[in-house]
Amino acid sequence: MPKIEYEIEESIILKTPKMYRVLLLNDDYTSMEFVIQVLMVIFHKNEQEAYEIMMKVHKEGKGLCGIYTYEIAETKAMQVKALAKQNNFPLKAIVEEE
Ligand code: TYC
Repeated sequence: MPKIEYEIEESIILKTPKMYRVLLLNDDYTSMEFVIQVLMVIFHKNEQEAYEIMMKVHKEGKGLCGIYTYEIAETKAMQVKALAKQNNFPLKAIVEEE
């Protein structure tokens, strides 16, 4: 009985993941419309949220798109890079530990 309790407790501790921020970086060439599309398609923002994040990045140099577990954060940053490349934009996303 105590062994079962210990194992349950341990599995709860081990399953608490570190979280990672995905941030978009500003540049002079990517269109505002494309950044809004990226935020809607990859980060599931609505149009208003996407516009606000895009403007923050445009004015301040970077902005938070979302906070995820490591693999999801890295995947989203790669998707940004791939979609930007397909559309000939230099848009970049970075991943930072929370
Ligand atoms: N600065 C870009 C422009 O004026 C717009 C832009 C916003 C680009 C956010 C990248 O992550 C970005 N067209």
